[in-house]
Amino acid sequence: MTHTFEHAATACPCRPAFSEPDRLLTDARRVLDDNWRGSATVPSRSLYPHQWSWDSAFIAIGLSWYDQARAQRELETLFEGQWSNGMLPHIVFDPDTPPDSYFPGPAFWDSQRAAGCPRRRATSGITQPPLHARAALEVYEHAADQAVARAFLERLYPKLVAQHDYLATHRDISGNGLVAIVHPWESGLDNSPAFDDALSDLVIPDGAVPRYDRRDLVHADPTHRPSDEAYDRFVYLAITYREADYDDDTLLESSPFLLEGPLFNAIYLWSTHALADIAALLGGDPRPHQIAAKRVHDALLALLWRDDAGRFCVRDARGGMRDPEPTVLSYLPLLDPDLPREIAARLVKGLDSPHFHPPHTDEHFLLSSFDLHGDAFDPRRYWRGPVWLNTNWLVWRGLRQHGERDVADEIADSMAALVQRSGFHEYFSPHDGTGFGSADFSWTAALLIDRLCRQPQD
Ligand code: 2M8
Repeated sequence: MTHTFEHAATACPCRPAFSEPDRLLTDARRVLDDNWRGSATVPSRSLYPHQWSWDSAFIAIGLSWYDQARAQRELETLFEGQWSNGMLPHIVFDPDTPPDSYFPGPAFWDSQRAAGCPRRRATSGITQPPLHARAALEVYEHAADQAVARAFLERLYPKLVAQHDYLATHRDISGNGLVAIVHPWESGLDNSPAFDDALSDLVIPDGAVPRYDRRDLVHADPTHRPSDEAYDRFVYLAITYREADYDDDTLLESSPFLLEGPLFNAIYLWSTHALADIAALLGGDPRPHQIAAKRVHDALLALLWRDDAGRFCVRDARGGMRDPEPTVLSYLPLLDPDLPREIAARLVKGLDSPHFHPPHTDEHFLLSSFDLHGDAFDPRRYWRGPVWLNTNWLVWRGLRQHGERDVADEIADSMAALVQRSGFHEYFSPHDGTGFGSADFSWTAALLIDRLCRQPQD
């Protein structure tokens, strides 16, 4: 597959300069090669040594530009971990990796206690944003061998439908069309201030969280990772769900954390549109997926849009809004192709405001994961301020869809400039671009490949 590069190097401090796109592309492919384990890619060889769900969707999109077989394999391996109720777990454990190399590992999740867990693969018991139908469609669209890609779509389509059915049936807790998450880990933006309010309400009974070893701190600076207090809450919530045998029917009574968020639901909507396209490609009926997409679109606007704030917010599934301060989550409904023009314009205004955009004269990198002036802003700590390439990429795709080229181009420039400055880190300082978390991180590499290869009109 050939590629072209959209942007030449620029000199203005608000459009960070980068050069040598061919070298960046070669280096990105090397990261993905090094993290490939024979049938799937780990997010990071040190910090995350198993297969993660939405990471694999991002990785498949990157691979789709140059290695169709591996892109297909990435997704098909992930779906080997799918539960019989359609739930796609957020981690599929690699049996060849020592069980204590990541916490919480297979023994903690004890997925075999759930009736629908695959017998041959140990998995976690929670899910992650359902980007997979979108990824599968893009693998098909970029494929050199369309017949092989069509057969791949035919195999994957029923599994993608089951994944979406699980969310619509078991996780639409309020019956309003929105999917609720039961754990911040399901959001993908685990430590975001968007969840602080709900987490601070948790009362952890004495002894409910046994002693555990944080493996993440062996590989990363503690000041860049969640606090111990946040981790206890994460572990407590996971134990609560596990002890209920991952039973979704009792969530309203048993779960202390049930949130409907704009990022999860926007990705769900974007993938539901992809499912409609896949159904049509395969000669099936796209209408059920179109109807499902309309339902999520309506609910996003009716329940998560806050006109006074000019952005989308997190809602408690039991009622009431939850995130008073702006996080990057608020902007993800740009992925909705039917978003009304005036709402897209309000979101762009927010992204271009001092909350997310430093003065145009200063050197900076977009997009911080949290309001640059928010009380909880921390330029180094995991999801509480740093720039991540996946949220950049999602907003970039959304902005392009709505023809918002200026901010989109600036985000695209930042993505390349960050990697050129600091390498393929997991996340970066929005001020000076310093890299944090894991080095040689897979989705950073994969999404940079997509950003470099995608044509302006795509
Ligand atoms: C991070 O989450 C894991 C838990 O799932 C962790 O902190 O240990 C998040 O950034 C998540 O979005 C990502 O999928 C995962 C692997 O990259 O790491």
